[in-house]
Amino acid sequence: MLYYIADKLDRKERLDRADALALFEWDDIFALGDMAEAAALRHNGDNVYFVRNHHINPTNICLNRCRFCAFSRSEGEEGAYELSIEEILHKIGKQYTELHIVGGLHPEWSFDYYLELISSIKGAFPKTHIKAFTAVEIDHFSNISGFSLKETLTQLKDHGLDAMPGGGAEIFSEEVRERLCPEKISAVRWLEVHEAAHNVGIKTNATMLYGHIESYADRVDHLFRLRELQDKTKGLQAFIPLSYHPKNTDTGGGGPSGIDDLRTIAVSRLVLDNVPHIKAYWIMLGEKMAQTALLFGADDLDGTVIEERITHSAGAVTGESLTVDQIRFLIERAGKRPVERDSFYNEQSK
Ligand code: V47
Ligand code: SF4
Repeated sequence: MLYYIADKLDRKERLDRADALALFEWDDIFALGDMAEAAALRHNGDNVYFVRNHHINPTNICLNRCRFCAFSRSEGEEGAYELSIEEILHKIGKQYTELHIVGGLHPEWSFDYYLELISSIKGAFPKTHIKAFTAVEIDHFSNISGFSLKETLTQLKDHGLDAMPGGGAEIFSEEVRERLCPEKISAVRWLEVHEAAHNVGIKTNATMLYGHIESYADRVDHLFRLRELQDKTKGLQAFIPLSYHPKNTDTGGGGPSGIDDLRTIAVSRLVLDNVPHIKAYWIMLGEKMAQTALLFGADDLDGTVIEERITHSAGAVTGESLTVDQIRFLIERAGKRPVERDSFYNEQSK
């Protein structure tokens, strides 16, 4: 038993890197889960959040072609697609509280396309929150427009961007990043983009892609770099560990086990003591593993999702959507209180 860590948590002391590594290496998954659930209770009580959301990926054409990504294509390659603003508007229904919009780095689209996309959606659906564009896309917009990060983000905000998702973080270790996604922005730049977003008043999420070629020490490093950012800005709303799916990827391998999924959720909850929410993304974990994660420190199941391409390209066997009743069922049967939220975790009336 790692009594000294339990004692530290009781004294409300922060965990250090050595503690986090010890937790990852600890084989008592139930004791770890108890500690993480106690931390989740301190943050959010029995509440488990979800949102009526729709995922939209405007294009899979991407300049980066990360080795773990089965979703992206090069221009002209079979399976490549691009959606017009009209096609995107046509997909959206009034019933969604949040739109989650991320895509590839298209070699020809201009920054104006993205500004027009956001303002057209906001014009048609003024009450729907738009959570869009990873740090990787924001960096790309800044490059193609010539605007600084601050100007790029401010323009997006002025056109209707409400929040940013946490994608593109992958794993911050420079060596692993070089092998997984050599074309992608560096960890330092990812953190810089999120800091700039927080400074202009845009809340963001953060992710960590795990279960490929990284070590536990790499995961610890990732979590601590996020904790440091959050100490500075307080702009992160949720952290989402992303369970690697190997099918159709160049990276290959087997992906993480269910126990590793639960352990990663639990250690994240304990280390990220300054991040309000830990999300169990059911699309990647599977519905039942995501439900189990609610007893290991997670307090958010993401949402209805509706249309998911990124994980399904890499072999996800989950459905592409859940109804609100199905989500409520999963939460209630875990003994928790379902809370429907908007992008800022405000409770929605039923
Ligand atoms: O950035 C790509 C990851 C991310 C694979 O912020 C893969 O609320 C697993 O960031 N196996 C996009 N993961 C998804 C994402 C996300 C999802 C849900 C909620 C939020 C949020 C963010 O998917 C990418 C990349 O890290 N990804 N390929 C793969 N083979
Ligand atoms: Fe492009 Fe994102 Fe896929 Fe990398 S993970 S290839 S940046 S779409």
